[in-house]
Amino acid sequence: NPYANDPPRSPILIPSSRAPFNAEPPALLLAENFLTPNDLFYIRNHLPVPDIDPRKYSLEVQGSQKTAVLDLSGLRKGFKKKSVAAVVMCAGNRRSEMVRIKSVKGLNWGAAAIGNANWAGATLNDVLKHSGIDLEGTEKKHLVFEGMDKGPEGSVYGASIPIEMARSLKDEIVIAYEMNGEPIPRDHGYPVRVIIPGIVGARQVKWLNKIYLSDEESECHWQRRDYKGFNSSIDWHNVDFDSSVAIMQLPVISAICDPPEGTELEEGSDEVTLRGYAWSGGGRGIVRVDVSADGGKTWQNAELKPNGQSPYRAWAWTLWEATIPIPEGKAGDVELVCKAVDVSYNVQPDSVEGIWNLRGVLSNAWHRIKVTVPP
Ligand code: MTE
Ligand code: MO
Repeated sequence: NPYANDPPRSPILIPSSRAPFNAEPPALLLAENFLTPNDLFYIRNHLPVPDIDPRKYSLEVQGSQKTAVLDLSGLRKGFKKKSVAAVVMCAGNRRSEMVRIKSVKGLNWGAAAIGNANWAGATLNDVLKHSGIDLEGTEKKHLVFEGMDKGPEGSVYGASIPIEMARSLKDEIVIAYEMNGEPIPRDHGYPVRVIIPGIVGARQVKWLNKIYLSDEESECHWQRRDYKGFNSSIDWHNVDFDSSVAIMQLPVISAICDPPEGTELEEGSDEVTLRGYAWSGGGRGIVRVDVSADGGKTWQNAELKPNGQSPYRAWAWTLWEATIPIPEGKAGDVELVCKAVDVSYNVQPDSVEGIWNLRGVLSNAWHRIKVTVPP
């Protein structure tokens, strides 16, 4: 069993698959902390978790002339330490809402395949410079990252980003060895992972083994044959993965974490307090979150908790809260809704039908939950 040596996990996590291990926390807990505690952070593994001896760990940075090899203490001591509070979100977050329309291939994520942590390490810029790689001058088109986790045929997990993205984010991308002030837990990439703020989880390669420039995108299955969007008439019989582009920056999303779906409010309640998160890709900050207690006929602004980041470089999420009256005569089922607006005035689509896709990714429709109010 290649998974026998996987690490222990918090019993609070709700698994969506056990081998490989995938799990999310109860969404309610996400709204409690700006920085998601390490043991509550969702886990998305495609392969067995490698068991890496930190004394033997090394990162290969391959240039055209030479390959630089960095060990863990070299990474810690040889470079300035940079911290960035950033979201990591799986493109499949909230997939379960798409499944209700029509089945899709993928883990049945609720709304908690997302977390926000403080990541610290060396910047990509410092590491590439040290290794003699000229990010500005190169004619290569992609920067590739490879992990140490291997499939049964020896294939490794990997990903790449377009060179323009590596250039513009070179001082924000972190070759991280700390998560919320602690060594990164095994499930999240111990001892080193890359954090590329503002883009999809799939490119935040854990157990980082190699970095190199290439004319081509990563050949990895999860770069080329997965984590892409399609229209809702494409299904497995007519899909052509080469016709679509790998997901990078994610669209604006939000979710109600509290109260949880199906909550029975106190008898005779005339108002309800909602709490949740909102986030958008590409560093686009959240400028507004709207909430509704009548299924989206009327709206009220939620109060946004400041995250200390510029709205044009907002890598972290925005937590929010709102207390909203329950409409008169609404005893019984009440539909609570939230939707967020980012600084580019991107909004969430009102329904999931139009954005359904065969992999169930990019599920960012208005978040709707039902609660009940006894009369
Ligand atoms: N990196 C490696 N090496 N192997 C993986 O399976 N999963 C990716 C990404 N990096 C993965 C990986 C995906 S799809 C996601 S969503 C994030 O890691 C999840 O990060 P987390 O488990 O720390 O939450
Ligand atoms: Mo993912």
